[in-house]
Amino acid sequence: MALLDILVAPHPTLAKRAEEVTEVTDEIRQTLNDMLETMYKAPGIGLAANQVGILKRLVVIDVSNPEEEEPKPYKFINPVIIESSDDSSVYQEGCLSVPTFYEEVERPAEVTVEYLDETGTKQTLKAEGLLATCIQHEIDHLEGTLFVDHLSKLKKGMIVKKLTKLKKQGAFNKKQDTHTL
Ligand code: GNR
Ligand code: NI
Repeated sequence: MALLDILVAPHPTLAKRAEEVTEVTDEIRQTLNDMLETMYKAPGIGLAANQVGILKRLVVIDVSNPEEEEPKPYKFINPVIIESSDDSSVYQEGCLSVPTFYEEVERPAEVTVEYLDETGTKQTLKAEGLLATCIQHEIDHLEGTLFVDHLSKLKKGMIVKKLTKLKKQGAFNKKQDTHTL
């Protein structure tokens, strides 16, 4: 297991389309486990491979409440939304690659997703609520899309400008809070 570095926008890898996984190997399973560890540590409820600099169609999600339930990790390989509900829901979204910014995004309330599990078996999952929102947020990442791309040009521009400034100041460098002797 290993912790991976999470990229912060604007970054070219976050804007690229991730490639389909052609074979579910031990390396893929290892990457999924590292992504889960990285997601729990952050902490976040989802993570797409683009966010850790890997352009493969891999997503991990766990929307369970750590204070009230057992962990419920999902691992998705090559996820595809095959059905979306007509009714939508609005969630205040955040993103580990857009730290400190939260905005409302409207998306279909229910989605059905097809994917390969870590054994390479095809699975179908129908999701609603936060899980449905998170699945769509993560599949967006695989297409190079961030939640800020769903906002007005003005709002997105403002957030990207502030992120650029914060990055320049080293605000998200993990070494920042490590004191050297
Ligand atoms: O941790 C996360 N929380 C979240 C909240 C609302 C909608 C989507 C998310 S996903 C986000 C983690 C992340 O950046 N995944 O890509
Ligand atoms: Ni995200």
